[in-house]
Amino acid sequence: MKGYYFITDHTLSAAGIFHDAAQAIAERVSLIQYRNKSASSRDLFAEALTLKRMCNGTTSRLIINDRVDIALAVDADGVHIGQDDLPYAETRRLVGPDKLIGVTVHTLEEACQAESQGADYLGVSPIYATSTKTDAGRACGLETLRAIRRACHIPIVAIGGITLANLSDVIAAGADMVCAISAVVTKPDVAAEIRLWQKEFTV
Ligand code: TZP
Ligand code: MG
Repeated sequence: MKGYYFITDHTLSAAGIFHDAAQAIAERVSLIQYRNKSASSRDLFAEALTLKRMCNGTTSRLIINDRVDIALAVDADGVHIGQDDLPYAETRRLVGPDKLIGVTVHTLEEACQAESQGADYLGVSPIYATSTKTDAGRACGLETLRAIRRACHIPIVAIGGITLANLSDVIAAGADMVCAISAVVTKPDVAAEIRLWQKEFTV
Protein backbone atom coordinates (compact mmCIF):
# COMPACT_ATOMS: atom_id res chain seq x y z
CA MET A 1 0.00 0.00 0.00
CA LYS A 2 1.64 3.17 -1.21
CA GLY A 3 0.55 6.41 -2.85
CA TYR A 4 -2.55 8.50 -3.00
CA TYR A 5 -5.67 7.14 -1.22
CA PHE A 6 -8.93 8.29 -2.79
CA ILE A 7 -12.10 9.11 -0.79
CA THR A 8 -15.40 10.07 -2.42
CA ASP A 9 -17.06 13.31 -1.37
CA HIS A 10 -20.37 14.13 -3.01
CA THR A 11 -20.56 17.62 -1.48
CA LEU A 12 -17.12 18.83 -2.60
CA SER A 13 -16.83 16.98 -5.89
CA ALA A 14 -16.89 19.18 -8.95
CA ALA A 15 -17.82 16.36 -11.35
CA GLY A 16 -19.56 13.76 -9.17
CA ILE A 17 -18.28 10.80 -7.17
CA PHE A 18 -18.50 8.24 -9.99
CA HIS A 19 -16.56 10.47 -12.36
CA ASP A 20 -13.93 11.06 -9.66
CA ALA A 21 -13.73 7.38 -8.75
CA ALA A 22 -13.38 6.38 -12.43
CA GLN A 23 -10.44 8.76 -12.72
CA ALA A 24 -8.85 7.40 -9.54
CA ILE A 25 -9.26 3.82 -10.79
CA ALA A 26 -7.80 4.77 -14.19
CA GLU A 27 -4.80 6.21 -12.33
CA ARG A 28 -4.45 2.84 -10.54
CA VAL A 29 -5.07 4.22 -7.06
CA SER A 30 -4.88 1.15 -4.81
CA LEU A 31 -7.59 2.09 -2.30
CA ILE A 32 -10.89 3.80 -3.11
CA GLN A 33 -13.01 4.67 -0.08
CA TYR A 34 -16.73 5.25 -0.34
CA ARG A 35 -17.62 7.86 2.28
CA ASN A 36 -21.10 9.34 2.55
CA LYS A 37 -22.42 10.65 5.84
CA SER A 38 -25.87 11.69 4.68
CA ALA A 39 -27.50 9.11 2.39
CA SER A 40 -30.09 6.50 3.32
CA SER A 41 -28.97 2.90 3.69
CA ARG A 42 -30.67 2.09 0.39
CA ASP A 43 -28.75 4.81 -1.44
CA LEU A 44 -25.49 3.88 0.30
CA PHE A 45 -25.98 0.33 -0.90
CA ALA A 46 -26.72 1.37 -4.48
CA GLU A 47 -23.75 3.73 -4.71
CA ALA A 48 -21.37 1.31 -3.04
CA LEU A 49 -22.48 -1.45 -5.43
CA THR A 50 -21.79 0.79 -8.42
CA LEU A 51 -18.31 1.55 -7.07
CA LYS A 52 -17.69 -2.14 -6.41
CA ARG A 53 -18.56 -2.98 -10.00
CA MET A 54 -16.25 -0.19 -11.19
CA CYS A 55 -13.38 -1.65 -9.13
CA ASN A 56 -13.95 -5.25 -10.22
CA GLY A 57 -11.18 -6.40 -12.54
CA THR A 58 -8.97 -3.41 -11.73
CA THR A 59 -6.06 -2.94 -9.31
CA SER A 60 -8.21 -0.70 -7.06
CA ARG A 61 -9.82 -2.11 -3.93
CA LEU A 62 -13.03 -0.69 -2.46
CA ILE A 63 -13.21 0.31 1.21
CA ILE A 64 -16.50 1.38 2.83
CA ASN A 65 -16.38 4.07 5.50
CA ASP A 66 -18.14 3.37 8.83
CA ARG A 67 -20.69 0.82 7.62
CA VAL A 68 -19.82 -2.83 8.03
CA ASP A 69 -23.28 -3.84 6.79
CA ILE A 70 -22.84 -1.99 3.50
CA ALA A 71 -19.31 -3.40 3.08
CA LEU A 72 -20.68 -6.92 3.49
CA ALA A 73 -23.71 -6.31 1.29
CA VAL A 74 -21.62 -5.27 -1.71
CA ASP A 75 -18.70 -7.61 -0.92
CA ALA A 76 -16.32 -4.66 -0.65
CA ASP A 77 -12.63 -5.31 -0.04
CA GLY A 78 -12.69 -3.69 3.36
CA VAL A 79 -14.13 -1.25 5.83
CA HIS A 80 -12.75 1.83 7.54
CA ILE A 81 -13.75 2.45 11.14
CA GLY A 82 -13.20 5.37 13.50
CA GLN A 83 -12.98 5.51 17.26
CA ASP A 84 -16.78 5.94 17.54
CA ASP A 85 -17.74 3.18 15.12
CA LEU A 86 -18.14 -0.54 15.87
CA PRO A 87 -15.11 -1.73 17.82
CA TYR A 88 -12.36 -3.51 15.91
CA ALA A 89 -13.04 -6.97 17.36
CA GLU A 90 -16.73 -6.92 16.38
CA THR A 91 -15.88 -5.53 12.95
CA ARG A 92 -13.37 -8.33 12.35
CA ARG A 93 -15.81 -10.94 13.58
CA LEU A 94 -18.40 -9.68 11.11
CA VAL A 95 -16.21 -9.25 8.02
CA GLY A 96 -13.96 -12.28 8.53
CA PRO A 97 -10.20 -12.65 8.26
CA ASP A 98 -9.72 -11.68 4.62
CA LYS A 99 -11.22 -8.18 4.43
CA LEU A 100 -9.13 -5.09 5.06
CA ILE A 101 -9.91 -3.08 8.18
CA GLY A 102 -8.53 0.45 8.48
CA VAL A 103 -8.78 2.28 11.79
CA THR A 104 -8.69 6.04 12.31
CA VAL A 105 -6.37 7.05 15.14
CA HIS A 106 -5.53 10.42 16.63
CA THR A 107 -2.84 9.44 19.14
CA LEU A 108 0.08 7.06 19.56
CA GLU A 109 -1.92 5.06 22.12
CA GLU A 110 -4.83 4.56 19.74
CA ALA A 111 -2.40 3.57 16.99
CA CYS A 112 -0.64 0.95 19.13
CA GLN A 113 -3.99 -0.46 20.22
CA ALA A 114 -5.32 -0.70 16.65
CA GLU A 115 -2.14 -2.40 15.46
CA SER A 116 -2.11 -4.90 18.31
CA GLN A 117 -5.76 -5.74 17.64
CA GLY A 118 -4.93 -6.61 14.03
CA ALA A 119 -5.82 -3.56 11.94
CA ASP A 120 -4.55 -3.71 8.35
CA TYR A 121 -3.72 -0.02 8.22
CA LEU A 122 -3.92 3.11 10.35
CA GLY A 123 -5.60 6.34 9.27
CA VAL A 124 -3.74 9.04 11.19
CA SER A 125 -6.05 12.03 11.41
CA PRO A 126 -6.24 14.96 11.09
CA ILE A 127 -2.63 15.83 10.33
CA TYR A 128 -3.53 19.49 9.75
CA ALA A 129 -6.71 21.46 10.42
CA THR A 130 -9.47 20.75 7.90
CA SER A 131 -13.00 21.95 7.29
CA THR A 132 -13.93 18.88 5.21
CA LYS A 133 -14.72 16.83 8.33
CA THR A 134 -16.27 19.08 10.95
CA ASP A 135 -15.74 16.66 13.84
CA ALA A 136 -12.20 15.69 12.88
CA GLY A 137 -10.83 17.14 16.12
CA ARG A 138 -7.59 18.98 16.75
CA ALA A 139 -4.74 18.58 14.30
CA CYS A 140 -2.39 15.86 15.55
CA GLY A 141 0.51 17.18 13.48
CA LEU A 142 3.63 15.63 12.00
CA GLU A 143 5.07 14.87 15.47
CA THR A 144 2.29 12.37 16.20
CA LEU A 145 2.69 10.92 12.71
CA ARG A 146 6.45 10.45 13.29
CA ALA A 147 5.86 8.85 16.69
CA ILE A 148 3.34 6.41 15.21
CA ARG A 149 5.74 5.63 12.36
CA ARG A 150 8.48 4.76 14.85
CA ALA A 151 6.21 2.55 16.95
CA CYS A 152 3.99 0.81 14.38
CA HIS A 153 4.74 -1.47 11.45
CA ILE A 154 1.48 -1.60 9.52
CA PRO A 155 0.80 0.86 6.67
CA ILE A 156 -0.07 4.42 7.65
CA VAL A 157 -2.54 6.60 5.74
CA ALA A 158 -2.24 10.29 6.62
CA ILE A 159 -5.33 12.47 6.21
CA GLY A 160 -6.60 15.95 6.98
CA GLY A 161 -5.61 19.28 5.46
CA ILE A 162 -2.97 17.77 3.19
CA THR A 163 -2.13 19.61 -0.04
CA LEU A 164 0.55 19.33 -2.70
CA ALA A 165 2.42 22.03 -0.76
CA ASN A 166 2.81 19.96 2.42
CA LEU A 167 2.69 16.47 0.87
CA SER A 168 6.46 15.92 0.88
CA ASP A 169 6.62 16.76 4.62
CA VAL A 170 3.88 14.19 5.32
CA ILE A 171 5.66 11.49 3.30
CA ALA A 172 8.97 12.32 5.01
CA ALA A 173 7.24 11.94 8.40
CA GLY A 174 6.40 8.35 7.53
CA ALA A 175 3.08 8.12 5.68
CA ASP A 176 2.81 5.20 3.25
CA MET A 177 -0.36 6.61 1.75
CA VAL A 178 -1.85 10.07 1.80
CA CYS A 179 -5.45 11.06 1.38
CA ALA A 180 -6.72 14.44 0.34
CA ILE A 181 -10.31 15.24 -0.44
CA SER A 182 -10.74 18.98 -0.98
CA ALA A 183 -7.33 19.42 -2.60
CA VAL A 184 -8.21 16.88 -5.29
CA VAL A 185 -11.95 16.50 -5.98
CA THR A 186 -12.57 20.23 -6.34
CA LYS A 187 -10.08 20.39 -9.21
CA PRO A 188 -11.37 20.45 -12.81
CA ASP A 189 -9.08 17.59 -13.87
CA VAL A 190 -9.07 15.03 -11.05
CA ALA A 191 -6.93 12.51 -12.99
CA ALA A 192 -4.21 15.09 -13.65
CA GLU A 193 -4.27 16.10 -10.00
CA ILE A 194 -3.97 12.48 -8.84
CA ARG A 195 -0.97 12.03 -11.15
CA LEU A 196 0.75 14.96 -9.43
CA TRP A 197 0.13 13.34 -6.03
CA GLN A 198 1.29 9.90 -7.16
CA LYS A 199 4.50 11.41 -8.57
CA GLU A 200 5.50 12.59 -5.08
CA PHE A 201 5.76 8.94 -3.97
CA THR A 202 8.23 8.00 -6.68
CA VAL A 203 10.87 10.67 -6.03
N1 TZP B 1 -11.08 12.11 8.12
C1 TZP B 1 -10.22 12.83 8.84
S1 TZP B 1 -9.89 14.34 8.16
C2 TZP B 1 -10.94 14.01 6.86
C3 TZP B 1 -11.50 12.75 7.00
C4 TZP B 1 -12.46 12.11 6.11
C5 TZP B 1 -11.20 14.98 5.78
C6 TZP B 1 -10.03 15.18 4.87
O1 TZP B 1 -10.34 16.09 3.88
P1 TZP B 1 -9.33 17.19 3.35
O2 TZP B 1 -10.18 18.05 2.47
O3 TZP B 1 -8.29 16.45 2.54
O4 TZP B 1 -8.77 17.91 4.53
MG1 MG C 1 -16.15 6.71 10.90
